[in-house]
Amino acid sequence: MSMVTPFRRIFPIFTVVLFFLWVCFPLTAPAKEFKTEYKLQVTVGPNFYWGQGAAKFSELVKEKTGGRIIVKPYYGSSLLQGAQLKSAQLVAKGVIDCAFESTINISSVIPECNVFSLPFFVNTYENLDKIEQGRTGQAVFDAMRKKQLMPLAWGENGFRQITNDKIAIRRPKDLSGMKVRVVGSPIFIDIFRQLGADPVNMNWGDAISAFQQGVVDAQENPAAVLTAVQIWQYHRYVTFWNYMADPLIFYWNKPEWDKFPKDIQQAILEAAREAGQLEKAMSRAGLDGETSINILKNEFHHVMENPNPVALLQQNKMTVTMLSGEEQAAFAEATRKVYEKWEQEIEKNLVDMARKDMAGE
Ligand code: X2X
Repeated sequence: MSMVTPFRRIFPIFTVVLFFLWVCFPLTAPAKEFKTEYKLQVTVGPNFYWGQGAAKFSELVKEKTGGRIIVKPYYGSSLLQGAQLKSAQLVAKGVIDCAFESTINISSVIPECNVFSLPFFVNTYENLDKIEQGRTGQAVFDAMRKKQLMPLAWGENGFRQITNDKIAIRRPKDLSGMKVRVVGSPIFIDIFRQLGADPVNMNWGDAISAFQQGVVDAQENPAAVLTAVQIWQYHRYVTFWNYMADPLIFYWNKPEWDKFPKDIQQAILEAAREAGQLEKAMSRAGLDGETSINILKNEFHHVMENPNPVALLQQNKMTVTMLSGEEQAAFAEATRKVYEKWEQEIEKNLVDMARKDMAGE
């Protein structure tokens, strides 16, 4: 038997194997489509609902993209060395890929975000939802896109309430001379100066030690933050005055976003919407009757460890003061000048739009 026959027999198999190898391992490897990790800036730690929302987003993105996109949350503004007001600027530049951030911190790049920070303006969940889902929300998102930030979905830190270790605040004059830690956004300084207090700018990363050391008498943050940091360790009094709304937004560097294939964009968008809904419901649980508790139970099969934040503050010996409509109106009147100044800064059109969204016009 000659050697030719076996060679002829294996030649086609050999060709097929070679072809297969060429398809699977081409000599020039294609450029890597995605980064090994996308960095997500988060202001607070993983134990906050805000932090848990970030973790959920990361988990859902991985699941919905079949592991092709990995989002890693960096908590406590660690990518910014604590400078929370820089997040939008660095995401716009592409230094950081994405963020789950408060409108207060985004306002340094997107002044329109201050519409949520106008004192005693958006003061109910119903109003807040109407604004986010209405033309105002769209206008804020449009402004972000123009600055290279791709907005994906809303979340929520909550309505901001004030705590202190001196007095149960009921009237503007109760704040007189009080040293209040505030975020470094200028509208906060204006509001607290107008109320006769002594506001001090401080990043969140420095705030807890300032409370511990008694460097400040007071601070303001939503119930979700108050319970996460166990504010009762530092302050005895909390006043629920809903003076300012504090939504969160998931957003991505826009040039990077635009390069993603459509299916990846869709998957990330769905992940942000779902994580945002979950996080929002956790932040509202116990503060909007049964609504958010039911959303968590029925849609997310999630049981809250602390379903009643107000009761939790009371159990920890805090004096909880709920302002009446009249008492709130006195604060609104006292901060009227700040409202009028910032209405112009933000653009009156946008504030009018928000007013119409709230009125359902
Ligand atoms: O700094 C704060 O107070 C915080 C954590 O609520 C924000 O990021 C706006």
